[in-house]
Amino acid sequence: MNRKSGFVALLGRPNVGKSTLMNRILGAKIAIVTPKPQTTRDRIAGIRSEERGQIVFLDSPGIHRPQRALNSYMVRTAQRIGEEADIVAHLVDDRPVGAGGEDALVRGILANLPVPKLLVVNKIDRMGETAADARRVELVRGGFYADSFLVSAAKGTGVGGFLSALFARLPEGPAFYPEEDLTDLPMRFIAKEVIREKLFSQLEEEIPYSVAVNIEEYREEPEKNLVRIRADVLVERESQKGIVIGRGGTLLKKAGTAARLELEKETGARVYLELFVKVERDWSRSESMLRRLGYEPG
Ligand SMILES: Nc1nc2c(ncn2[C@@H]2O[C@H](COP(=O)(O)OP(=O)(O)OP(=O)(O)O)[C@@H](O)[C@H]2O)c(=O)[nH]1
Ligand SMILES: [Mg+2]
Repeated sequence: MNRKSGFVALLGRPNVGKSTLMNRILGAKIAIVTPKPQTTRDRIAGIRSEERGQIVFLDSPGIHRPQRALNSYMVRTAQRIGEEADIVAHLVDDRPVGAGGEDALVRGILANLPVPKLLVVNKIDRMGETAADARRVELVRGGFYADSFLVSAAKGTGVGGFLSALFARLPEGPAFYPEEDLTDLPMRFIAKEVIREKLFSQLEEEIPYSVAVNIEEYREEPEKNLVRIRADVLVERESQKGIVIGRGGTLLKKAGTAARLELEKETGARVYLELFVKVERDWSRSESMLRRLGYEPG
């Protein structure tokens, strides 16, 4: 049998488990995951190569109603990812579909795409198969989707079946990337994401959404088996700076240590990580600041 290849976009409202599903399929952590919505801000490609062929999964920012320039960037990015794909998977979870109208926004974006749309009901470990299937039946009504699946990205249930269905639908074709590659993202980008993930998880309320990480220096010193990373942690207001640093510097230190340990595992080198918290007033509302931070539709 000849090998298949193609691009599969994972789209959906925030927090439904797009990044978790991609990591599960890759068997590696490429995309960051937190319990908070709007974690993913960029196009995150994850490459699965195997005997059936190669699928490039495109994890995307959750689709929502944008309020700030950063959010418009995120939704625009998701839209473009849909346009790149050969197949689009719409992920939903156990939250009521009507809430916030976000799933309707997703469907609106999907409706314009001339490719097969698959429905993936995720988190069935939490909602139970019966409720998940009821959700599935309700959503497939009207024939919007070419197929539908019940999965638990966290536990892996149903993920193999979903993957097989993707290979079955994709055309024969050559691999786009070398077989050993898991992503097209540079380590410098992964480092930024890992640092942001650790901060995102520890911060509350609006603060995570005011945090951006900018890698100022990423230097490999192979002769010492060392990577030096210096990064700015940007916040939007002076009052947020103290919160991110934490009492006696504890929060920043904890996040930094967690990031360092994870990056040491990923690089196989010792990591020397320095973080500096800086105020960049209202950066998330400024198009020019977004571009400087790399939030720029490619
Ligand atoms: N119980 C359960 N939790 C899950 C499952 N998949 C994801 N989660 C959790 O749901 C939360 C959101 O997961 P993400 O993978 O970050 O979701 P996302 O769709 O990428 O979110 P955004 O990037 O914010 O759009 C995390 O706390 C995950 O651990 C699942 O199958 N079961
Ligand atoms: Mg995500």
